[in-house]
Amino acid sequence: MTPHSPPAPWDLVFTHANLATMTGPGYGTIENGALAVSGNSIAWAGAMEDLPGPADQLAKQVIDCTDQWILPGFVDCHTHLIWAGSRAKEFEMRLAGSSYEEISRQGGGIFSTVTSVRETPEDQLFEIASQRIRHFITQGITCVEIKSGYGLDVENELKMLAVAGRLARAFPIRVEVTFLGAHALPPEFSGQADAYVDLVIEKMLPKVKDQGIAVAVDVFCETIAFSRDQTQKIFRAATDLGFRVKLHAEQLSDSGGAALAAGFKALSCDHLEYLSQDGALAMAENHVTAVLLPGAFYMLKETQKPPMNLLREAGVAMALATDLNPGTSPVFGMTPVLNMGCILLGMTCEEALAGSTLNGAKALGLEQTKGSLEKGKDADFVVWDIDSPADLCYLVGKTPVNRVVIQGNTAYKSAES
Ligand code: DI6
Ligand code: FE
Repeated sequence: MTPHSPPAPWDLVFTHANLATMTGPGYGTIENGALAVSGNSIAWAGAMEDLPGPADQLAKQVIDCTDQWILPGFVDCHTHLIWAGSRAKEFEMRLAGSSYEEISRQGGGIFSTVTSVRETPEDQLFEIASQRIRHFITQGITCVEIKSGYGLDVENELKMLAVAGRLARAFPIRVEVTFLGAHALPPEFSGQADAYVDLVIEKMLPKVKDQGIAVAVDVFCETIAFSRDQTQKIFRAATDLGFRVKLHAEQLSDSGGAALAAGFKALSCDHLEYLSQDGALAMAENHVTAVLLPGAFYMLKETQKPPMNLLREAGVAMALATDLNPGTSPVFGMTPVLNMGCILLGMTCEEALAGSTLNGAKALGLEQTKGSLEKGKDADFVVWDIDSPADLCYLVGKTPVNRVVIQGNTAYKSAES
């Protein structure tokens, strides 16, 4: 480059857009803004009037976004997206009065999905999950966490994690993989929960580590799943191997799981309907994100809400996620979750949108690279045909995506755009 040549142009600039940068306060709004991309990253974000020159001289491509909003892509930090089979029958049983716990105790629930997953070959599982991933991208989700937990033996847990890895390689969406071997006690270990915990620790965890196929370890700590002591044992082994941990905590009862997880510097505690004050304080002290899952709350017709004011007062970051799974949250997108977060849990639209972007990233330890529109962060964002960010919480059954950009490339464009 000679001293007189202009600075290297950006690849792409989106102009005349309203930006909800999510850098706070509020939405971090920049009206009539511009957002530039170089390579995989955001190169510039600010007001049109502050652009350092004419847009068409700054970037190879200019995309006009008049009357549109750009927000960071949704980060869905809690899903069980890989499964086979249907649980619609159980839905009908619950409508007729059976509870989730009763169905689980009778061998249904998670176990019925375990049977289906064990019977389904890896390639077929990959095809089924691929459809869900494609749909997620159309819904503005640019980063997704996926858990194992429907295999519950060495071979099938590894199969699920292999599918998650294949999804990560096959699609532009960022996939964060979590090992949830301790999701439920498999039927062949009935009455021998400690022996199953030993299998998770001695056989599964070392293989998951060796194969490098998950970054975090999760446990379902609950009366119908694993105790606090068993959770502690698994967390010790997992953290010794260098995994981050997270927990399904206090979903159906207060097991004291959140405080335990906080002691292990967990990335997040998830569900939290029955969270105690001590649990909330321990989470705050250890900077553990609260992942709220209103889809499961809604589908199970729960009445006990997570203690929202306690979380707010303690200063715990709140994330929102779909918990996509066939049993308790067959919810295939983030916008219904935003609405449920507001209506059922009493979140503000600002809280809900922060929860599904920056705080979702925080729950995955990715807040340095994802979740807000800031120079240097990954160019993962969505152009929306909306009048204000609140539309994403307010409109039900409509996901007005115009374009989804992941790592600087358009991953999806709506037919109308
Ligand atoms: N809590 C949930 O809500 C899901 N897993 C969990 O630990 C339910 C999973 C299922 O019912 O298949
Ligand atoms: Fe879950």
